[in-house]
Amino acid sequence: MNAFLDMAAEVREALAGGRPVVALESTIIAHGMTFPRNLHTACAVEEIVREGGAVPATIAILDGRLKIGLSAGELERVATAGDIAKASTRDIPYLVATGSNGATTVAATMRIAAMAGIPVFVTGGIGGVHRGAETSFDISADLTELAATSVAVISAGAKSILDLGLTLETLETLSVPVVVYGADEFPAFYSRTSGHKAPMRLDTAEAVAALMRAKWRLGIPGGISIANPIPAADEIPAATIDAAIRAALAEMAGRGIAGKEATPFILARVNEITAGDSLRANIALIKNNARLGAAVAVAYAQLTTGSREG
Ligand code: PSU
Ligand code: MN
Repeated sequence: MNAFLDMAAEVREALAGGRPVVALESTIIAHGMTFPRNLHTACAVEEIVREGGAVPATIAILDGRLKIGLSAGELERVATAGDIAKASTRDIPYLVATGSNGATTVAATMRIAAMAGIPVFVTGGIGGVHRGAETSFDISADLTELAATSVAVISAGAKSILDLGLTLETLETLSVPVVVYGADEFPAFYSRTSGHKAPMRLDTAEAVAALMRAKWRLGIPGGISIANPIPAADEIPAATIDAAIRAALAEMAGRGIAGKEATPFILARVNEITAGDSLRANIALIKNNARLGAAVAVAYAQLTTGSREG
């Protein structure tokens, strides 16, 4: 095993036995929500994964070690350390070499999950092509990671802080399958609809597992984006969210915020402007994703273990 990885015993044993594991990111804990809601949510998500029959493996970088599966104390450290760096893939070597801490984004979590041999990863929303990217060049490394790293990423789509049309075009260029679970339209995180048609649709966890196996057995490496629409009862009206996003973007431009600070700034401002509604939706959708992720991990383990024996 990679000498930089510290894997929790439970995760190591599950992987060795071919049992299902679900990777979880830590940027959402450190930068996506405030304490104590972030810690409660992280624990609840791990519990849902367990109830679904898989072992949760929350990923973060602590003291320069790539942690796969956090103890209660480590999870609390990530949730309460106000200064933990947001770590994308390019930050991993720096944080390792300097013995530092990092809360991993979708890109970095995918890369570390792949190093550990975990093929299923659950998050809230993926990064993508930002509005105005034609001048800012702000395109998340989540997209290039999806192109390169063989992990299935379950999200609720992407927030409309991004240009969803350009994000979907870029995923097509990068040859990343984009599957919508149980719906015909790509979801926009807070909303089940975005006006963009689902590139592919699948309706069961078993079908998702079959796609994963087919892609990788065909020798086509890289990730798969599984977009799981937020439950209808938890949706936020598009007009409410759009107004909050427009206000946050205007404020960001006025304050000259850009680069890796852009996404955390917008997420925090949208939460404030919607007075907690967006946070409630965020928590509901990540729990929903955890349920699907566990089911996909169970189905994929059954499929691949079964075929190894047969
Ligand atoms: N989008 C969300 N919630 C999040 C993020 C994105 O709706 O928490 C986080 C994820 O960790 C994602 C990262 O990988 O932001 C993308 O940041 P950037 O746009 O700087 O690549
Ligand atoms: Mn960016």
